[in-house]
Amino acid sequence: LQQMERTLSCCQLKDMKRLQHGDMKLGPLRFTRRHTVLIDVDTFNSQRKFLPTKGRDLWHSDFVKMPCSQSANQKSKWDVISKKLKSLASKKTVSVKDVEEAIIKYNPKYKDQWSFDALHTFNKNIPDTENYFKTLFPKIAALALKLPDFVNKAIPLLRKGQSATITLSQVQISCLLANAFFCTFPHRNTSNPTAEYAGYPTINFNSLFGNWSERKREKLRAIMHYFKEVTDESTRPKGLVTFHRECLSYTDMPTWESCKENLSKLHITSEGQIELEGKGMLQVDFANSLIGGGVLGSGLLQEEILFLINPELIVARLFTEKLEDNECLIITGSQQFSSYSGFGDSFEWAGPYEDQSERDQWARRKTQILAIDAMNFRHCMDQYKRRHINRELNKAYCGFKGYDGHEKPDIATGKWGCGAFNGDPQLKALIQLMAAAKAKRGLAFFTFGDEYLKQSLQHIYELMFTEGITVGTLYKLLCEFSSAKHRDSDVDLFDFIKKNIRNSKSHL
Ligand code: AR6
Repeated sequence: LQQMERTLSCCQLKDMKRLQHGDMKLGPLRFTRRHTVLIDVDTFNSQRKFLPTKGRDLWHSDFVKMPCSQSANQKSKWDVISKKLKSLASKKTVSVKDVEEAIIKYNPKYKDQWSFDALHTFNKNIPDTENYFKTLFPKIAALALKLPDFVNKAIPLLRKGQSATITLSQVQISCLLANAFFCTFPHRNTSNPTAEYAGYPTINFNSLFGNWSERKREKLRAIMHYFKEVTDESTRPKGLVTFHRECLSYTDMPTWESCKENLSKLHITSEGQIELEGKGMLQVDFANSLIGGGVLGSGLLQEEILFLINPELIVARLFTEKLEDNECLIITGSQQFSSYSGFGDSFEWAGPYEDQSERDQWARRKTQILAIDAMNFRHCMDQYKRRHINRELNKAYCGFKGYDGHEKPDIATGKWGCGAFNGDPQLKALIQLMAAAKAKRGLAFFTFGDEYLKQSLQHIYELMFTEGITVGTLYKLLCEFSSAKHRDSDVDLFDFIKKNIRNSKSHL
């Protein structure tokens, strides 16, 4: 009987709900006050073509300042940039030296600060068969030059405190990223805390080109592969991607202690990865509040790897202001271009990946990535404070609850916040279970090889499931645990729950 209960409460991967968009109509693609679409919606809806929408460039603090802006100051800069890029694009082969020289030409201030040694070493290091870079650089330059034709409507910034959405084509993204590659975005290079874009991640790729390391080599392989695909007519992606910033208002934050929901279904596994086995589910990105974290530097953890194999995600750095405690970013439709193995220092680019995900009615791949940044606990005990538990619950819930009546597949997650950010995997697992239950979605939990967590989580889940525990009761247990932990830092969360679950139900 016990064995039966075991299989009854935890479910299998095949039972998890994935994006369908079959039974749920998205309706025609529409431009609204809160949803900016950078392609022409009429030709898209009638002929499924991806023509850039007509529009005006705006040199304004609510919009991305574009390198090709016609504003007084920038116009002459774009003349210099486009002249340089044209000269690169007209050649058959371009050396790293030429690339460096071009970038410095229109970024003269950084001549002594930016280094290109990683790009140089990379070019020398990669076996000849792969040495397609010399011919690829001119193509990236040609793509970057198309910016004024491909994106002529101003791109709004996804600013803090506001829910808003941007949909653009994969070609537009590739063109923006080609500009990032050539470091053309204005006002984005200073790290001065009072600078205009201080609250935004970096976007120009200069940081990727310096400080050679083996990590850089593998990162550059992934990035160059992306550009190879998007500059080749036969492999150029034809679809759309949506970036949505969700801001959970204070009135929508659950009163956790009075939530009546029971736990939702759970699949736990120590094998597999969120990005593969979780395809079609809401895949959690263990994010930094500055989206993409160290992807353009030397970071190579879950988020950076995700951004390297799905480079279209990197464009979020262009317009997404630092996430606040009650905010997240949801990306629908990005495409995976590369395979990989390893993690951190052992990360290796493992070749092209052919993304077979179907597309929805808006020509977006049926993939959804949720960026939520956990708190970085320098002092481990801090995470047991009630206000920090609340913060993590609301952060996860903000992402899990979905938005605007969109489809709600189940969630693929794992040890969110438990690596670089030092979280307790037991606590984080329960927090995510509670947020998923409140959002009425199932959870697939990938422990990434952690057998102990898999078994202990399965055990505690079954216990809570059998007891019919609600989110509110579990929340109160966590609060009691928080006090117990501060009295005795050795108390283990799952042991505490085992001991107190019966009492909690009758007394709380
Ligand atoms: N699938 C499932 N689990 C994974 C995967 C995967 N693909 N990759 C790693 N894990 P971490 P954090 C497990 O440290 O603590 C980045 O720089 C693995 O056990 O990436 O939230 C961001 O930009 C790992 O130890 O997430 C942030 O700055 C654990 O998940 C910061 O790291 C946590 O992964 C976020 O750190």
